[in-house]
Amino acid sequence: MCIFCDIISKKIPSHVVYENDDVIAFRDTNPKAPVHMLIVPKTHIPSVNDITPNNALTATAMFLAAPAVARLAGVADGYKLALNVGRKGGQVVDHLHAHLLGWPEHAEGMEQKEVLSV
Ligand code: DGP
Repeated sequence: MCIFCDIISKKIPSHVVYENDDVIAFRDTNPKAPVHMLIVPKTHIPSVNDITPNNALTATAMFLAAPAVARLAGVADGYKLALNVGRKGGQVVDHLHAHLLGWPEHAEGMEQKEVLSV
């Protein structure tokens, strides 16, 4: 049972901002920045530690999608990508994903310097 697989299959609703054949991007429910999206490969890979030559293209799809997600979120001029790996690395959901964090001009709320971990 994987919560992100359920979001991918639309069993669990989410605020989807971008989707293609390989990845889906949706708003994080616990945002650490004014813009906080999760970019998630549609194939279940538990973490960065499980990327192999056989699934590397699926993992790369996260990075290929990042500029489009950032553009749609209004932060194309600069954003942070973060990947937590393992419990000690802050990973809670065991389905590979990248956090895309952005601070659009005039956005109120969390400052970039306050984000020590996501
Ligand atoms: P990580 O700690 O790197 O595994 O990040 C998991 C993120 O997933 C965390 O910031 C909160 C988010 N999250 C957990 N459950 C849900 C959910 O059901 N919907 C959405 N949109 N985000 C979720």
